[in-house]
Amino acid sequence: MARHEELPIPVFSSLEQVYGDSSQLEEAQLRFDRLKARFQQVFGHAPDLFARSPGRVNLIGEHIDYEGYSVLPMAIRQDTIVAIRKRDSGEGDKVLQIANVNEKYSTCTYPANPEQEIDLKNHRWGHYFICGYKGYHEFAKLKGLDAGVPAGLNMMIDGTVPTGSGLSSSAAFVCSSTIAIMAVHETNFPKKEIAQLTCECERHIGTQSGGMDQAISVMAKSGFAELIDFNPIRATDVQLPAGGTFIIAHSLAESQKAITAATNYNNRVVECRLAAVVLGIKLGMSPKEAIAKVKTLSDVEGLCASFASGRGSSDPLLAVKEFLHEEPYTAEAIEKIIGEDLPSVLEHSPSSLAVLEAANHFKLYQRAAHVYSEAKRVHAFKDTVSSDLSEEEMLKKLGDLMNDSHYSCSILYECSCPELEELVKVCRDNGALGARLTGAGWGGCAVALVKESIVPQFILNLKESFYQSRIERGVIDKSELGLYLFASKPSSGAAIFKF
Ligand code: A2G
Repeated sequence: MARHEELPIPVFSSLEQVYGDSSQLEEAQLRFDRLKARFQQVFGHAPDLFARSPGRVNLIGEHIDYEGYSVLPMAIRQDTIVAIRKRDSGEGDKVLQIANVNEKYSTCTYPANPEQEIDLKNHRWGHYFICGYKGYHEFAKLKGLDAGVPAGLNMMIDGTVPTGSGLSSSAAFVCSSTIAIMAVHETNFPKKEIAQLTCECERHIGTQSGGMDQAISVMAKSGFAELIDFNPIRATDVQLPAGGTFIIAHSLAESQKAITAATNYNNRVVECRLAAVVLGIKLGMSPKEAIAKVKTLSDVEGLCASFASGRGSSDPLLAVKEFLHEEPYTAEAIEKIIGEDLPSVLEHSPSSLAVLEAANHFKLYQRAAHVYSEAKRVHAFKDTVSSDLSEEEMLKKLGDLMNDSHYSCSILYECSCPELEELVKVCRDNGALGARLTGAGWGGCAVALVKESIVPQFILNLKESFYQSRIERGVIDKSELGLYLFASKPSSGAAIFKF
């Protein structure tokens, strides 16, 4: 049987094929009916087809996908559905019209031109669709497919992944858009190729992101978390222990990755790159070779491990401790080691130059220590789940790994924030076996592992101790609480619907 990353996106002709349980089916039916009606009302035609792609919660493996390391997320029920239709040639100019069922998002119109540059200075929600549009056309060209003259398209979007939550609303939008565009052009590709293409095209927004969010959104399987490997992309099913439930809780601080990229997300990508190059040089590479060959910390892990083996270990952290110092590095200090100016090491990429401009120091030791230790925790998590430990012991071990991950994210990677710290503490004080920030951080959600038997009480306690005061202060409305605090089971991945 083909591994699931080799299969194309499934095409369904009825919602029952995807939404098994009756309450989910009813909710899905309502959403699809509303989306179709709104499409008809705005564009005067029915859509040709629909594509959906889910958000995700990352259980462990934070900020290591772009360093080439495996991560362990699961898809959540919340998703983006795109209804799409090719405009007829008689319908005027070749345009892309992107509307949303939520009136908060006004309709965006773009030219039907895959070469267009995305205007990063004026962020608009429709830009994510354009990522998919450009990505599909670049990919079709590479594959030698004749996409013909780019068609004009009408789209209506319905998204339920809260934005800025660290639950990957952006990847759900980019993946569902790309798949809808692909399907409306009557093509389909293996999921691993779509995961790669969507990861690359989302970078048009300006973040140097890894591929976790798109990979899980495209390749998820109902009932399983997935161990996602990169280079090449692979997904391995991970069955989670039945006695534990993952609760997702929003810190109510919005994480705005695209807007603060230079000072947080891309900054960490650059720091990791510099840490890797410095380690490569300290471990015997010539500066020229290191600059040319070393892009990520995983590229120098072998060298670090050989250094460690001389000391009876295989832990790359030993090399980090030996060759990097805890005190932050200045740009000049790094340039002295590398023998080149930093802009040329970073290939003068505009997003990296923005990082260099905004940063006055670089924490190479801390970032490398986080990445190598977090990569190990992902495998420990996967091994624990498939071990023969009793359920009690297994849940405890998984919780400990999640707590260690949070500590590392917070202290070494500095991607937490006061609201997340408070929330993680509240989760632990109320009986969570483990709790950690999830996604890019700097706001957004925490994920907590809780024994199935205490879930209702845990949710009540969180309402009391974290959300009640915020409801009273008007930060959220009481009626919205279910959007910010919920239990989540592993949901299914991307799909195409043709009714
Ligand atoms: O932060 C974001 O979710 C990134 N995704 C993802 O690749 C990963 O690096 C994560 C932190 O673990 C995007 O930027 C789309």
